[in-house]
Amino acid sequence: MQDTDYETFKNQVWNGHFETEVSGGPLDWYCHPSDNSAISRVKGEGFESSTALRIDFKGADTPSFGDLGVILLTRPGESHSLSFRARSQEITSDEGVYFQLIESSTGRVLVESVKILGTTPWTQYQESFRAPPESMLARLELRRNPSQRIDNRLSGTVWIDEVSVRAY
Ligand SMILES: [Ca+2]
Repeated sequence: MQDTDYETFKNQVWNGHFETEVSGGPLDWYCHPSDNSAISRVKGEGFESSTALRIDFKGADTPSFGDLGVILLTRPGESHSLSFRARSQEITSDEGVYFQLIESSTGRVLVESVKILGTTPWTQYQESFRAPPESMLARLELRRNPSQRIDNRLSGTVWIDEVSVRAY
């Protein structure tokens, strides 16, 4: 297996383009199975017809989604960008899908992306953050919170590709 961007420190996220099979290794993406969603690696459905991850939400009442993520190392004290591409189809309710980067030792949130709702074409999302000086280990999770609305069933599909965290 090879990931040139990762090996040359252009991307702290292993397999962020999903062009390699997800292996379940310690630095690869983890996908916890759940009744509320299905996660699959889909060829041809990624950005520019590459491979992406697709998450199908099955319309459960009030699930909290945190089933998908990756462990990565940041550079202590340095400025970083988190970026990714996503498209979505009929993401329901007022609670969208977003990435959250969490410091592993304390659980502190380092950065969050905007929430993706409704139906959107391929869009690049980007946020900046400064890595804490005292720790390097962080967890990037795709998340969706339970909705407080009466009409709160969470359904829809989101495609994720070209996930990147890099120091600049
Ligand atoms: Ca891709």
